[in-house]
Amino acid sequence: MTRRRGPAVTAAALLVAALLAGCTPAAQNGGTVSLPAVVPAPASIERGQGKPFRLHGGTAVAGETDAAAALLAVVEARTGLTLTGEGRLGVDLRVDPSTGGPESYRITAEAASVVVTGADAAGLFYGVQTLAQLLTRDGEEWIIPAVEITDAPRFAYRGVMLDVARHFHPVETVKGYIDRAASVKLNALHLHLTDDQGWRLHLDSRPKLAERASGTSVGGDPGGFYTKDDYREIVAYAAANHMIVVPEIDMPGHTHAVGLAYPELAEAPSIDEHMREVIRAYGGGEPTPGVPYEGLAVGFSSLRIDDEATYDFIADVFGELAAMTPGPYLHLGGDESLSTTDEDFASFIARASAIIADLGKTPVAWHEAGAASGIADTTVGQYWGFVTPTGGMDERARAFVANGSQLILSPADAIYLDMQYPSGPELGLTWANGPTSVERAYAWEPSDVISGIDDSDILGVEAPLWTETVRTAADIDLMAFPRIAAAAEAGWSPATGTSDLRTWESFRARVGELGPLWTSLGIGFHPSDEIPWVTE
Ligand code: TNX
Repeated sequence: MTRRRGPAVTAAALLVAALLAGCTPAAQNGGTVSLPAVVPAPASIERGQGKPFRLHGGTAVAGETDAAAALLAVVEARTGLTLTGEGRLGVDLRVDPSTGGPESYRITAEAASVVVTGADAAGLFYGVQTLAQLLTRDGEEWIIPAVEITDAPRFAYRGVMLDVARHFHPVETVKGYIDRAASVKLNALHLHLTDDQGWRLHLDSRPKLAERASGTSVGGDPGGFYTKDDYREIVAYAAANHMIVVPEIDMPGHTHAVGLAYPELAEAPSIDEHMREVIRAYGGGEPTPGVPYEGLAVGFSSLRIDDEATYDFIADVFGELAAMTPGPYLHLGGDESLSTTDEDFASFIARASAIIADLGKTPVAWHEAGAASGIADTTVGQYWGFVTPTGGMDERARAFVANGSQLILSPADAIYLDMQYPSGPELGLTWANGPTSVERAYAWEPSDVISGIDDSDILGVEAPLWTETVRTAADIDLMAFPRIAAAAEAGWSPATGTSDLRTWESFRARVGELGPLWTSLGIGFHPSDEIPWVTE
């Protein structure tokens, strides 16, 4: 990252100028003066020397129509201005492949014009997201400060996961989460569609799943499922926001709900003394075959590993899902199969991953599946251990790299968005090293988590939101924001230590300045006392 400063101006002089101009300390990001607050931090941002661009109802917006529509909508939400496009001065939105690599963009804002150039449609879309963050109130008017930004993602895959199995969340909520995630330049929505508590997608080949296994959620809350049209609508909405959908069908464990629909495929719940301890720790009662499970325990269920009918089932399910999923990935789960022997687990993972690979898709699996020697080589591993690995979890993760594939990093004690805040709403779990502050969500560096791998072994970063305690769209907002911004910065921005902006002090100041934008977009973020929130 190169953040250049104006020539022959001392930091002290800039600080005085900023204070005279009425900048709050929160504007002093990166330890220097009043660079506009952009999250995730861009690769390069430089203050222009001239006057800002002034917005008014007549401001023209020219160029690509999708990007223009996105800009008009966010300008209206943030400022109340409806840009009519009749003025001479304007915003120009273009795609130009010579701008840089995939998803990259440039912004040049000056008094006479604002030019946003994307290397592709996604890059232009991200330029518009940045522009939304640059909108600044100036008395009764709105300006875009004079600025020069050159930006590109560090990692290709930047995800969020939403668990719609523990609590079902309707299509509108999922669309809202897509909007929110895309606004911080995330490009993958991993949907955890099935678990012990429910199966959330209708499939024509296995209709009893939605019919019989979707009726409830954790705690006896209402259930639900997506029709195939619902699913297609989510996929299309994600695509319009430059996100792919990564559907997960969790197996061989986390499959109690399958037994409600197809009892012949499921083992009886395995409840030994160890499992009773797990049940005590997680809460909820003991699972009973054929009865919907509404508790929080994990690890007691399994598909029948030695029965060919299981593999016919998997082929049907993934076959139908592959046909509806344009993105390259299908996630097979593979986590916490505590009641399956190592040998059975390995043979199951080998077959399930092969079925996905044969469909022309890239399998993704939680890191435990790295222990399965026969796993399809192309399988991407998703690491959910701690920032400092324990219990050999890093060993499992390295196995994917040894196979020639890559990792998605989801360190649980940093970016599990379902962890409680230290002070805040009563929502959330605490198993991942206790409550998770915004600072802890921020203060980790992807290349430091798994030793012996480098950036090219990392496909990207994903922040999961499990929903045992998360029941509504408002709960999602509270748990995700502001910590989702920390995950976005880990996935998009330059590595820690290579940019002045990649410090907790800079991040908290920049995030604080986004409060009014988030509020105007209807995002009910947690007003964490770690962040110096700016109000208007
Ligand atoms: C662990 S991490 C799980 C989920 C739970 C989550 C709650 C992982 C792959 N599995 O089954 O919902 O903890 O935080």
